[in-house]
Amino acid sequence: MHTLMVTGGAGFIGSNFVRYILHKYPNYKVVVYDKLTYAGNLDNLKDVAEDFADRYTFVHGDICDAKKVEETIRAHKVNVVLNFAAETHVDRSLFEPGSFIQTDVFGTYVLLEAVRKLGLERMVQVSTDEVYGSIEAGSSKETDPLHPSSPYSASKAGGDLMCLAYHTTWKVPVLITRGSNTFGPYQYPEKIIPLFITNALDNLPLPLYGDGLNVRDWLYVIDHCEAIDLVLHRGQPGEIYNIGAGNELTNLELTRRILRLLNKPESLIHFVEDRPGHDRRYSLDCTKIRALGWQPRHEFDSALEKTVQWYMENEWWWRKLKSGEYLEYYKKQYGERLRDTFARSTGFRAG
Ligand code: NAD
Ligand code: TDX
Repeated sequence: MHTLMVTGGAGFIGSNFVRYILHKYPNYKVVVYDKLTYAGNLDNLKDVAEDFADRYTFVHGDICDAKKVEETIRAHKVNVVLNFAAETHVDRSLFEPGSFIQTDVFGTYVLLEAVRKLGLERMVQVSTDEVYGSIEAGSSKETDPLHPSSPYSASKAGGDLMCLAYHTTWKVPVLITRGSNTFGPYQYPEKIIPLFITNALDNLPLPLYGDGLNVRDWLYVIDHCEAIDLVLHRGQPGEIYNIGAGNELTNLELTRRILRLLNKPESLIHFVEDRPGHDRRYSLDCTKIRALGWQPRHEFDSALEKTVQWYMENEWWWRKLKSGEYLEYYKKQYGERLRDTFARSTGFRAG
């Protein structure tokens, strides 16, 4: 029997991973340890709590709280930690970098210390392609130097380097995954795909940054979960594994496909001021994870269609998220960057 502690398990990828693992391994237990920030949401795990009541536990806690982390590991006899907990939104990292440094660097250190002290079997650090920085041509390899551009990616890079230091110095059995832009059900509607789907459903403008030609490599969340599962069971401690499906698209092309699926007009697209430090393109060389036996099983267009369908059928999930704190953030993020037309149609005002 394995007991996995999934930190950040109430977020987007973490909750999909927990559901996937409990279905796949009938003898595994999962402890979700999550601070429930604005992005953490127990609605993401509602079905899990009902379907797997005997093998799933939720603990409300911060990964920066060493005492609580250790108590939880001891109390539940955890033998593996998977760290999904992070501040994850690049735009928010431009407003308040401090919380990113705290959770993504210091929090990772706290988990590493606990894994070392308590002698756990494994830790998987869920990281991102953004640590390599923008790449004009070709694809980033695991051995490439890190050139993070934002406080978010710099914090994730700091967490990664701490993992490697703990492995080199104390042989802590930690492995790192670097996934590309992920999409699917339960993604908080601040990230481009769920934001644009839910805005378009309400005929609100879709704010496309800069010229809309920045490129992201899209990965369906279940493919991402399968790759993390493989790394957990078959990866080598101290190693890094890139995870990408090779679906490189400009944001403009992505937006057009979303609008086509929803049968909405392209006039909803509004070009707005660019994100400062906006990385032009990410691209991953995934030879290593493919050699381990992974390949994506979901074709991009049908996965996007399924995702659009999910948001159409699950308004109960996202509509209540787009209120309160979200509107404050939205106003701060888009208010000044958008033209008058946007302010008129949404009711938001600059400043
Ligand atoms: P998310 O923002 O949806 O969820 C993050 C979760 O972490 C939330 O449940 C939140 O409450 C929790 N959390 C935040 N700070 C915490 C703290 N101090 N202690 C405990 N819990 C805390 O994020 P996501 O998109 O699911 O990303 C999960 C992981 O995958 C992150 O580490 C992210 O860097 C990485 N990643 C994400 C993507 C992507 O496209 N979404 C791609 C590659 C890698
Ligand atoms: O309103 C928007 N308009 C827009 O043009 C938003 C929210 C985004 N964009 C652009 C910026 C990016 O080029 O779309 C692209 C994707 O943006 P995000 O969804 O914010 O994702 P990104 O910045 O690429 O980072 C994501 O992928 C890697 C996740 O947020 C990270 O957590 C992950 O590590």
